Amino acid sequence: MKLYDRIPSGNCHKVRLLLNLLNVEYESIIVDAMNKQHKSEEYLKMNPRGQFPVLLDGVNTIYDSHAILVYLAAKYANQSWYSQDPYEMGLIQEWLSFSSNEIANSLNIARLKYKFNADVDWDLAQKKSILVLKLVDQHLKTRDWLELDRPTIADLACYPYIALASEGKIDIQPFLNVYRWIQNVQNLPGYIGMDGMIQ
Ligand SMILES: N[C@@H](CCC(=O)N[C@@H](CS)C(=O)NCC(=O)O)C(=O)O
Repeated sequence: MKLYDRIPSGNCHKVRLLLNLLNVEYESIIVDAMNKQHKSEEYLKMNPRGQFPVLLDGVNTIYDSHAILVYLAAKYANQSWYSQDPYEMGLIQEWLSFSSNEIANSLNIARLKYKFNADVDWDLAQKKSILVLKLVDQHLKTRDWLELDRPTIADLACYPYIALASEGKIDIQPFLNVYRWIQNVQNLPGYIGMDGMIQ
């Protein structure tokens, strides 16, 4: 199995994290983003969106971190990180979508400014980040995990950009339930982190 990967990418981290938690062996292929490898003709055949991560597993090519989480959990985790129950699948999907939209458009954007010097509206991203953190904190008030009373791909999808918040100068310390949840994720056997994550 091959993962087209970039070390500072939170989206790639979601996939690396699940692969490690599942103890599935893979080869990390670092995309040469400086030289726009992800926009090359060859790369676009794998992922026409020109983004990473991309996973190659035998004859299967799959892109988008959330799609990859679903694939890996269904194929290699005996559903323990996902579900086959329609309602439970829907509950998990709520968070995969939240990660793709609300988190990607808030904490991720704030980080882009300070980590990658991107020309973005940090003030707006900060306001959106606080709303996201309030929502997650409120949800976790009575829970250890986002759904199903156990760790699932919902947690892994939302985790990296929340744990990387300080790189975007977003303070998560006031969100005590979020902080507790981060520690729960970090205590999972097989957990791997990345530079910049809150400890
Ligand atoms: N929804 C996609 C987003 C992927 C994405 O935006 N990846 C970023 C790196 S974190 C990327 O490829 N950026 C380069 C580009 O879009 O040109 C996912 O979850 O994988």
